[in-house]
Amino acid sequence: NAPGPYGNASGQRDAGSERGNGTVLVVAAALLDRGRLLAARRSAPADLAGRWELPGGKVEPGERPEDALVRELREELGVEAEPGERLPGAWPLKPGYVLWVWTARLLSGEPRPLEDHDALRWLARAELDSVDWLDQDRPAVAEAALRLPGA
Ligand code: 523
Repeated sequence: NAPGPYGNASGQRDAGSERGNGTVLVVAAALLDRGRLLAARRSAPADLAGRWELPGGKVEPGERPEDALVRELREELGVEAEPGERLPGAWPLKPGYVLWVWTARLLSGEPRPLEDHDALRWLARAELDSVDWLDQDRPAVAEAALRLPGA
């Protein structure tokens, strides 16, 4: 389950989160609820702040990716969620980082921007273009859109 082709070209990776092949795996959720997808606006770092993403974060050493997803949603949004299917694709982020995305459903709680985000929006399929998604998240958002009503 090597996540991607990224080798040792960059010296800027998180060495502690590497997966043994020089790649850091970032997981994110297409959280689907009542026919809408959750979009989260990043508050940092400066070059990403203000852009919208699927919430998630880095998998820690020894952590299962789906467990990391559940942990990140708990930490960042204050909710309990259950991963569903992994969306087909592995999307490159900055050098040495790759993004995997799962659908997820809420088990309990209402998402709040507790850390890393300063706004949240639930978007119906027809509203997905109304926020400025991070470029690297757009293919996953398009995949998630296929799981929303009206597809
Ligand atoms: N992305 C990204 N899209 C996306 C996520 C969740 C992350 O492009 N949907 C990028 C942003 C960062 C890198 O992946 O360059 C790590 O994501 P981050 O900062 O959300 O991961 P954390 O929360 O694990 O990072 P720390 O706050 O540093 O622990």
